[in-house]
Amino acid sequence: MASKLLRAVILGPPGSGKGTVCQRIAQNFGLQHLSSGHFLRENLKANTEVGEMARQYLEKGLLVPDHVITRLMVSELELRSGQHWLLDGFPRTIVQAEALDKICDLDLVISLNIPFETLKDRLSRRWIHPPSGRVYNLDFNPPHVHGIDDITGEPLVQQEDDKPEAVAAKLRRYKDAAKPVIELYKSRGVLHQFSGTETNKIWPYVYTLFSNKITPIQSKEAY
Ligand code: G5P
Ligand code: MG
Repeated sequence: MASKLLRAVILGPPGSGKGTVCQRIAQNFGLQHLSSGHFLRENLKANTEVGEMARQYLEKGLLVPDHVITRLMVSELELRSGQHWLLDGFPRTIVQAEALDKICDLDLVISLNIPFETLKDRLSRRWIHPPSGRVYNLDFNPPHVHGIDDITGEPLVQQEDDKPEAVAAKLRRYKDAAKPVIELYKSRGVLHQFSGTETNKIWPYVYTLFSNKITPIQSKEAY
């Protein structure tokens, strides 16, 4: 098994299960799960300069400008240069992919292809725990107690831009922006695409893919 540090990316539209799959990969393989949306929300809460630059875009469900998100993610990656990591939500545009290209070589890129109706249903049933970024779904992975985070006992909230109209617009923007990114990674031979409506059915394939690159930290695959 290679001892080289693993650099992986998960691409997929809003609600496609990037966060869910990343949580499982992180748990099974000990990779750092780095979510661009989570970093942005943390900066927003802390009223940092980046948070202020991103606020109006996040509130409207729009993509944050490339230079803002790239600066943020590059500095987070520099802090973790000695660890295996997995990016969730970055890069989302070709400009971001080119910036990432300058600082590392990716080993694995996963693209999740999930039908639109599935995405709409999922997002309207989603609740999150803002301080940690933990994600729940009322059907798929409900919290033990309704409206309460399993780990901290703090309240869960529903995000404004999880409404169906917001989801439709986000999905259109995702497709336009992601197309050249997917083409780039396909041409590099690192892209693996998974289609389906259920994360549980996609997960065993993702697990096998990672097992071929990095030793699991627990002997049997866990959800
Ligand atoms: P985020 O935070 O990256 P999105 O919109 O890309 O947000 P999101 O909504 O977080 O992505 P996800 O991570 O792909 O979706 O999916 P998830 O949260 O794991 O799963 C969605 C729901 O479905 C959950 O409730 C989950 O439990 C459930 N689920 C999962 N699998 C199944 C299943 O099999 N069955 C069922 N029934 N349910 C399931 O970005 C937020 C904002 O930040 C900015 C943008 O403004 C963005 O809108 N941003 C950037 N801007 C520019 N460039 C970037 N690189 C940016 N990154 C973030
Ligand atoms: Mg997410």
